[in-house]
Amino acid sequence: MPHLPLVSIMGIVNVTPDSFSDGGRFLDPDAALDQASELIAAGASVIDVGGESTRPGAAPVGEQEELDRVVPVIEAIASRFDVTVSIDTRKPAVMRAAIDAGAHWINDVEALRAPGALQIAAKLDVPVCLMHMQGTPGTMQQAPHYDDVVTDVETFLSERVRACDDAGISRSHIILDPGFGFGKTLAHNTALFRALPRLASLGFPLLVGVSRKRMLGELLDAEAAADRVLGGAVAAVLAVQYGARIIRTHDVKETVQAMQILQAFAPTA
Ligand code: 9MG
Repeated sequence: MPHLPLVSIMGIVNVTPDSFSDGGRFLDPDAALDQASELIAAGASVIDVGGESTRPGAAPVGEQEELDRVVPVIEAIASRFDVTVSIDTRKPAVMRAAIDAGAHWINDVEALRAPGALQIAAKLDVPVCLMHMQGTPGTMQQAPHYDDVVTDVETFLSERVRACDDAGISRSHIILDPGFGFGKTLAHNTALFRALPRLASLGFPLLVGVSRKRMLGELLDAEAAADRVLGGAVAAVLAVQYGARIIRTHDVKETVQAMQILQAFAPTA
């Protein structure tokens, strides 16, 4: 597996029937495990397991259904591979069950705003990614609006860090994420991307996820997910140059190769 000293690559395993680029493919736990195995072999050091789609327009999933989807997959990955497993969920009960099943991180697109989420995260005492989202997945792309998207997202993330402080979550556990595509137009996403250095200066590891997203499709006039892979790898390189430390992607092999080239040619002094 390639060694990438500066960057962690987070590979995506969606155990859902409707995620936007791989929906339904990994609902079977064995298929999800095979997918994780492939991502790890390609160089992922983190595997993000999600049982509720957060693509634009997605309907929420019940707690039991989400548990039934993710727990067996997390148990299987954590028991077979020496890899960090992240649980992509908004629900406190799923956070707890996932960590009990062997997951190591929480990835919450709602930044621990669900009732009880802050308290559970504090109790579990694990790293947590706080992501910005305007609205909910069901409606977030209908009419996103900001006074100033960069300041609004920065303020939101800073407020969530303070909420974590108040709940007793260690700052050393916090990862921040501007949430590309979550209640944002292409202009919002572009402004935020250019502002990654400013967001990195908040002093927390930054996670960036643009893999296969609509913003790439719009920029490249590419409808098919497969036609967004190269754009995603280029964006990942830029994100790292702008201060990102974790890249969340479906396309681990291509992203790792892009990072290898970046690191080979980066200034040494
Ligand atoms: C679950 N999920 C989908 N897109 C994401 C992104 O950009 N960041 C994080 N943290 N999670 C995401």
